[in-house]
Amino acid sequence: MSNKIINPVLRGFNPDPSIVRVEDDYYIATSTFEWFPGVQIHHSRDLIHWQLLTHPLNTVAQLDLRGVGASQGIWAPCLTYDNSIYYLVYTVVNSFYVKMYDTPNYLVTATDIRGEWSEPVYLNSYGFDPSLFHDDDGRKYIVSMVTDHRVNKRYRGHLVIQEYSVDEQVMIGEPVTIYASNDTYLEGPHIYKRNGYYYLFAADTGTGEGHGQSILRSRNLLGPYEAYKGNSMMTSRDNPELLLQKAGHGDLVETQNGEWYMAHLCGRALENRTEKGDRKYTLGRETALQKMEWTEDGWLRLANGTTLPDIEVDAPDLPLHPFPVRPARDDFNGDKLDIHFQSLRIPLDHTFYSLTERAGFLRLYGREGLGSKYRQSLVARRWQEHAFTASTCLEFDPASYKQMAGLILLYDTQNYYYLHVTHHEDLGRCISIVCAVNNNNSEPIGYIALPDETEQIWLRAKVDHDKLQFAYSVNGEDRFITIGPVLDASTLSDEACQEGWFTGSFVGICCQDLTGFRKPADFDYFEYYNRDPKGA
Ligand code: 6LW
Repeated sequence: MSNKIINPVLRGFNPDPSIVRVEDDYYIATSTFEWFPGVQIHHSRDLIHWQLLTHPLNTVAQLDLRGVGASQGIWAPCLTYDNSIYYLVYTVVNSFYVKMYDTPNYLVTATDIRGEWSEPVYLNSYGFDPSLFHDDDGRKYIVSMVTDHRVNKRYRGHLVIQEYSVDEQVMIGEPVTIYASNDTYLEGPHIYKRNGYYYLFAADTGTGEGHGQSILRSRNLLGPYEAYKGNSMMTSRDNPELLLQKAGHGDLVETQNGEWYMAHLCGRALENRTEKGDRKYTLGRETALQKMEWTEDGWLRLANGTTLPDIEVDAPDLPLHPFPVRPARDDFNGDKLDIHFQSLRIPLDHTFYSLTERAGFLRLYGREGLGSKYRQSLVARRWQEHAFTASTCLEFDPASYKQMAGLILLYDTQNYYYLHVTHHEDLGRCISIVCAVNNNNSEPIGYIALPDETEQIWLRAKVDHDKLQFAYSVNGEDRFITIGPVLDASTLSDEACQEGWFTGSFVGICCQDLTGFRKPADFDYFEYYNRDPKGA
């Protein structure tokens, strides 16, 4: 019996996967949007076990997302390898203007996947989802998706290809349209060459519950491309009962032994698996793997013989390579932030945080407010399951209601639940909750005054599907008391958030000081663990 891959392999917000094999190592790159550092790369040697390895775009010179809106920033990276060099191409969406996205595309390279990666080379702004194809003769091409106009509230677009000169670091020749969408809208294109055919592999029908994956082929790189009669060759659109919804946006990899797999994005709905419609996805879009097979007449299909993505998939015949399990708790004893933490839009320097000024604590200096798209002092990680608990312990002594620090669950600058310590003119130092739902901020709720002698304050969030309950303690971590009502966690989802809808939810810690004095908060630990949904 073969070992099984359990999907999603990359749980929580990890969309638009691009997969590559380099000898015995496999890498998947996924989109990070407004989160910094840019692009996540996970590593595996058996396709079963995956570990977050690196974020290639980690300096301001490489990526400066100040001011970009929710779900803009990095879209759909494509990771490839040729002649001892890693190539990563991606879009940095930096504005959305009268129904048009501004989509400059860039390329960075590295000889070691852990970096250093080069400074970005500007490619073009034709569209998004650029992908790099290395032809057998050494020439390289970028294929991307260009939206034409908005017709009947539906995007249309075409796929274009253009040559890229590695020596000159510029696009050369003219862009050529290789696919024009009439009924089927294609994006996320990749090209592969096999047995004399060029295969165009692309996502169809948008990234929601109607999503699918299509394959086309041609004897010539520039087309015309013929569509497979079995398209969508994978989709969940007619099967609302499947756990893996939104399946599409695939990329292919061949193992050392000639087996084929597709990495693709998917989503797990909160509830109500038998009907589509108003289902919500708080975890965003995730990454799954399917085993593939080539038909005798040279088309590609799922190895399960259907068009439906599986949760359990036969693993390739490779030695198992598990990674050490990460501890749920980060005690902030190191001198670097854990790789799972991300910040918003820019890297955090010593004016935002310190792990050394007070040993064993993460000191966050209060910076801009939660609505800011510039310099927030916030570190957060992805939700990975529908039931989890997150907690922290902090010391913070605010003198103004403009100074806050605490535990936050957030989707973007307009949608969050924030349990925090602040100052109240009647109560003095206190705890309260602020809720923002599409920028409608509630009045703070659940005010609790803190005893004067309190130093450490424990804060906790428990999420169970659409339910969120905060708790706090001033007497140790076994003495939590709930605070505030049960809140609606489903507002932090791709479907409910109105400014952005591509990311997924995060949980983390942050500190604001709107007086400008950068009042610090000291966090002793941050803990996140996934629970059995029925468990406590
Ligand atoms: C991705 C594109 C898409 O680049 O969503 O709806 C974008 N289509 O393929 C972000 O994931």
